[in-house]
Amino acid sequence: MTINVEKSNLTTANYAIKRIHKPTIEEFKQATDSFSQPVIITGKLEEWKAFDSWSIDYLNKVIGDKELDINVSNKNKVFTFDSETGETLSSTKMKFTEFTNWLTQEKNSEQYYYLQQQSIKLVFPELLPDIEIPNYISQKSFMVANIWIGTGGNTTPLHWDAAQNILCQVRGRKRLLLFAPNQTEYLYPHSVDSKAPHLSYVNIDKPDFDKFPKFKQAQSIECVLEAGEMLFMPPFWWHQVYSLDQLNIAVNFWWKAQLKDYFTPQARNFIVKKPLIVLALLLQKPSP
Ligand SMILES: O=C(O)CCC(=O)C(=O)O
Repeated sequence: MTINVEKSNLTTANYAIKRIHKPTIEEFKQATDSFSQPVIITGKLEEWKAFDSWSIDYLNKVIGDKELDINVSNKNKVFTFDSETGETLSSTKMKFTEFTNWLTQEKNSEQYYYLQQQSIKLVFPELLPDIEIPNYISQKSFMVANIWIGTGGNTTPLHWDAAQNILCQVRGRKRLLLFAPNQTEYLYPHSVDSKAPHLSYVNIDKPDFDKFPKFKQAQSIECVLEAGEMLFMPPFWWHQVYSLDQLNIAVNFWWKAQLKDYFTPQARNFIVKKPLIVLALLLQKPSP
């Protein structure tokens, strides 16, 4: 099935993200309509060493007492940003083993923890042999591989990234709500000049329709990413991510957006208002 992102009146029910099994690069390009539509890849992640070995015991042994920045949730178990104010939410220093100990315990406080978006190369180089950069990513555009370790209940709020993304689910499942770039007009983005221009003001779990009436028209696509699956998300697609299950581990790979991606509704604002930033992003050097 081809996903037509121009159709904005489709409902979640009849609009699913296609799953493709071990696609070749050509098949991937075709299924994503040249890197512009989301798709779920099955059968590839099972080939990683991480898929067999990443248990809490293994990670404790390899990573041990390394001290890390762990993000702390607000009372709704939302991390990184407060969608109303754009303020960054807090983080704390914790030893890895302390964090995994918390993950395995019964949780009765409102405050949750999430090891979010840590560069594997910089923070966990010992894990590099366990993962494989998917061959759909061009070497010259590759930016970073991040690890995400958390637990059911954790939510990453609605935002977009100026990068192509493959989110690889190693343990547990994630539920995602995606909104195509053409839904931006219903999502009340923070201003391009703000601290968090990639964030929506809408709390989509409890939308305030008096403040954000157009959100009623927003069409999302929902998927549950199972362990062993990889989700390709094109740049500037809005996404909110809900972790499920007690142990949730994912790795995401970001690589540079293409010039054509900057002509989608949200990104166009950046071309107009922040052309130098866009130029820097397009010309940035790949990770060494
Ligand atoms: O997994 C998450 O909690 C968020 C992932 C995400 O936002 C991303 O891959 O861009």
